[in-house]
Amino acid sequence: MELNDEPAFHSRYGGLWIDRADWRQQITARKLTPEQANQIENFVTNGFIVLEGAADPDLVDRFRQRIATSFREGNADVLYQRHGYRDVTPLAEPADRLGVRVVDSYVPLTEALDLLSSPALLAFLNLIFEADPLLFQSLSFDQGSQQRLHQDTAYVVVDKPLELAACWIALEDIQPGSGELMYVPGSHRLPDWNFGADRKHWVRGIDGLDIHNEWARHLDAHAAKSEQGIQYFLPKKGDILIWHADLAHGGAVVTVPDLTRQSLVGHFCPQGRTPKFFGDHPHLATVEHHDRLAYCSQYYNLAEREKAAEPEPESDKGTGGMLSRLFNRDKSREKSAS
Ligand SMILES: O=C(O)CCC(=O)C(=O)O
Repeated sequence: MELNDEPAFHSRYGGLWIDRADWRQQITARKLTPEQANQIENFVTNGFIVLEGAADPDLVDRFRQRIATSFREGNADVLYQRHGYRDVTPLAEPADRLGVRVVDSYVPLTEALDLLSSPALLAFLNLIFEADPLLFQSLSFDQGSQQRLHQDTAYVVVDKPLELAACWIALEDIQPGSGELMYVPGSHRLPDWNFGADRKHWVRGIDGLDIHNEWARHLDAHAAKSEQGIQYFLPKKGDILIWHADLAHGGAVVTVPDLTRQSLVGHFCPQGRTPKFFGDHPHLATVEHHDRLAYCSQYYNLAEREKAAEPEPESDKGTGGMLSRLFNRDKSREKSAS
């Protein structure tokens, strides 16, 4: 290839450097360490990697305690969604833990930011993104989601659809029958599924359910005939799985409903990329920082929360002080608006 040639990608939508046809030459050109080269080889070949014990057990316990209490006792500052629905509701009362997931727990429960900043996770994301990551969506589960196989590019939308990766952090040792995370190795290299002429994401109001269901059946059919079939993730507490934007994955059927499957998912893009909700809801396009991890939320107005948490000026004492006391914020965080 000539130096000025545009690189060839697996997908017509482009992607990260690991999605280039010449990714192997890139490993050499980038002078990766043997450990990094091995991680990239696995990620590109399979569409995921597992970082064993990458999350600090004390941090896991701290977050797990807070999210488990929120699910069981309620916490009105935490927002949840029923599986398959978009509406979010404050978790003011204890939830049906099998039917729901908490969204963007990292805003009210900042312990999640520490977990999602686990050094080995950030290092790998930085390696594939060539930039520090922007966390722009997360899901917390107490039990299995039982979500059908899907590719995140359909639902988790960034201006460059393949400049996206997600992690799944085990908050406990995961048991068979709990509705394990499942995935289909190699499925990230399926040909692009286009919902619109130039669109990898699904828009219910434009595309309708038929094409969505056809896509889901296509993923199931691929899994059934693929070399390795569907694999089930049985991690130990603190293990982190990172998956490629287009890896087919979901939640297995829960066969032992008494079991928990406590986990924290984060969806990331490189800092500098634009999650779709920034355009749809510009008032939510605030980016804050937790050291190297930048984060934003389509469910919480970070700018308003920041303002409400600011100390009351001396002259206003007694008029609005209640608001600032409602929020327990880490004042050391930088903030910036994107
Ligand atoms: O944890 C699960 O069961 C599925 C998570 C998932 O599909 C996602 O976050 O995209």
